[in-house]
Amino acid sequence: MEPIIQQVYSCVLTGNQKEVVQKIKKAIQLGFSPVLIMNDGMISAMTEVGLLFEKGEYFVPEMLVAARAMQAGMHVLKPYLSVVDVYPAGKLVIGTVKGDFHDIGKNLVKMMLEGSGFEVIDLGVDVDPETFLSKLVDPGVKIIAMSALITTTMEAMQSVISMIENSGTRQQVKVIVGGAPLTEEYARRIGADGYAPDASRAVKLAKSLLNKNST
Ligand code: B1M
Repeated sequence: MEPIIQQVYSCVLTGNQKEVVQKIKKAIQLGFSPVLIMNDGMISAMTEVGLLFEKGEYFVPEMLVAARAMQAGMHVLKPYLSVVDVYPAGKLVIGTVKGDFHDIGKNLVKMMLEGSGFEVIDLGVDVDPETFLSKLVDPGVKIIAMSALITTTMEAMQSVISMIENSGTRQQVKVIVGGAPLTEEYARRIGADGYAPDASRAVKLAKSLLNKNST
């Protein structure tokens, strides 16, 4: 790994908010791509944080400071992560499902969607199925996007989809899902219209679903 990317990685891993901002700015000045900084420097550090937590070497406070460093870094990268082509705006609702407070991945997906021209209504974390459903009174909302990071909370996605089906509005909206414990197979099983493993593929998926809608 390039030394500057390694430094970004270490800053996220140790939760050094101030340094991570400086290192990311330096990496950008040196011409590194924002996507590489994000993937190799930041997301891989968060993966390591998860492994250290599993091994009992990190605890919730360490996860939290790493998450704060990640968020500070994302703030710096945000303007650089915009996708260049402008898509005729579609309105999309995003949130992390009930019982789940993880929002870094969801925020990244939101950032990339906004950067590619989507109007995003962010419901935040720990979102009740009823709250997702309530947003469908706006016929402009074409996609419901749900994120879950815990194996137990991902089950809440099924409740949201069932509620949408029971309300008779399933035909007017596409449902997309993502988050570390999810798979394509799981998404199919719960009746979602699509699954994306990362933020850039979430943008591609949202665009392709809207294209299908408009034909
Ligand atoms: Co928590 N946590 N955590 N945590 N945490 C995990 C998820 C865990 C896997 C760690 C581990 O054990 N290895 C584990 C879950 C285990 C399981 O599922 N069985 C876990 C646990 C157990 C917990 C607590 C229960 C710990 C406790 O309290 N004892 C607790 C739960 C709280 C709750 O939500 N109810 C908890 C708390 C926390 C913190 C608050 C400390 C913090 C979150 C801070 C925050 O989000 N603001 C935290 C963190 C940081 C993590 C890890 C280390 C990192 C998550 C992250 O931000 N990754 C995580 C371990 C891991 O994932 N390796 C872990 C970086 C982010 C960019 O990736 O979110 O996957 P990710 O998003 C990706 C893709 O998944 C995808 O795109 C993103 C970008 O590429 N994506 C989508 C995400 N959403 C999408 C939606 C889409 C499409 C793609 O379409 C709609």
